[in-house]
Amino acid sequence: MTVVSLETNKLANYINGEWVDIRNAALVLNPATRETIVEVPLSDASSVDHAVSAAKKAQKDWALVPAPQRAEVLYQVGYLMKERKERLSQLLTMENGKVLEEARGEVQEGIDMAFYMAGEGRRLFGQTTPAELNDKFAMSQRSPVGVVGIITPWNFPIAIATWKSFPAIVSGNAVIWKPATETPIMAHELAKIFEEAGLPKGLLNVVFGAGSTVGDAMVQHQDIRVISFTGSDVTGRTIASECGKQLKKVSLEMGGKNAVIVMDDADLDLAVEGILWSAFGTSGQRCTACSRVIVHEKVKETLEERLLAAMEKLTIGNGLDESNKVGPIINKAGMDKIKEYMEIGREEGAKLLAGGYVLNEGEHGKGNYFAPTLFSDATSDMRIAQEEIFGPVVSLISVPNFEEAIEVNNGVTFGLSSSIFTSDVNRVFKAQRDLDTGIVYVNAGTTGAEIHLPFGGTKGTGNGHRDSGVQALDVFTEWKAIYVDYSGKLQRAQIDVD
Ligand code: UN1
Repeated sequence: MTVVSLETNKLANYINGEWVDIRNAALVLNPATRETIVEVPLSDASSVDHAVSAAKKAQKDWALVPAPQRAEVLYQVGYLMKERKERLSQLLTMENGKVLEEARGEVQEGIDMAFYMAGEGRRLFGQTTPAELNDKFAMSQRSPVGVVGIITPWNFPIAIATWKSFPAIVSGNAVIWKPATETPIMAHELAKIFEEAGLPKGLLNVVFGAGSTVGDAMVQHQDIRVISFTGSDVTGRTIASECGKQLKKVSLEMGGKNAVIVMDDADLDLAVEGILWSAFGTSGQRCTACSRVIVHEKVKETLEERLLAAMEKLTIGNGLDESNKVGPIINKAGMDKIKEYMEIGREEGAKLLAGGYVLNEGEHGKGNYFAPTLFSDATSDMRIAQEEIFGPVVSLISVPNFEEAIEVNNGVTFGLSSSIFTSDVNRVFKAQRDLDTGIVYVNAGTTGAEIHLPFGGTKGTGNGHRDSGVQALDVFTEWKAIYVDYSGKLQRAQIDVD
């Protein structure tokens, strides 16, 4: 395999179609080796102002471009992403750590989103409805909001950016994008792709920054009318309250405490595979990752045995080496958080069956590696079974029946994804009705949402909006009701005439 490299060692903001250098910068480290890969600019509010004024100007013209023509740019973006899939995937592995096959999967999500949203250029369906009066036509149509802000996380740095920017662009908006500081390369590459695809300048602006400086400036800016955010619970809630004060539309996706339920009639080997993939894939650093297993007490021991045997075979290491199945943790803060939960789990009385430690021998010592971890005999009220850990850690809770399994699943503040392994068709239908999450899987793990379906969750996962799917358009458009009276006289609605 030829390993790709970046042409630059310092990235720049992309504003109004130009690459703008910023004096202050931070180092971006490869989590597999802790080597510096690139420098990322640390911008302040002035860059946001600069981007917004360019975006405002560009958006006025863009809104008048017919949507099928706007979509042409997204088709080009899709073709370029496809052409560069391997490059993007390798760079993604270098900055994020996820193993190469997962990186390719993520880039593919972005490519799929490009073609799917390009198709929206010929749909963007509104509605026609009957009017109350004769000779009157009534319809509802989507209009762009104007300038929108997107704030994206490091765990899916390209896919989530496409879930947000593509619907925004095709529906006629201009975008200000603040990518995660840990993973700026995907933003740089996507901006280059947009530029080459012919997106008019000012419509996609990338402003890098650390901490909350850039995000705050975006939230406070009067001319940014929507904020779409994926990230931590604490940051999301702060953004929501600030946006609330300004009556700014905000879409939030903030994580999960997702469970796989294994019933006594389940295919246990299949369940083990599902748990393994959704708990330890991406080292558990997905909003959709399985971090609880709710198992019927009759099959608890067998499941534990098989899961432990399967976990032993997981190969952990640098994601560029294709024999590895589990990559590193993003950074030191991520490692510290996981370590803290090891203490919490022990103190709470859960039984540590596997893992629980940092891998620091040999090659592992150079990066941020944590051993896949299984706690058993957990109870639903424990913090390890309630709080998002964002690492390769699973807590196993046993239950006596189906009803309790559902109750335990729903007994957390998050509501993103859930899964059930069962061969009973009645349980399948009851579960899909009663599991209180935005995504439900049957006989599959909790990860792997497809881009043409709505992505998001109930309760503390977000605020009711959805990323991806046609539903994403609702975040980036306003509904406009239009009445055309062709009677030739003034007809008054809602007036009693008899
Ligand atoms: C995330 O973890 O934030 O469903 C996104 C999945 C992926 C996307 C995850 N398609 O697991």
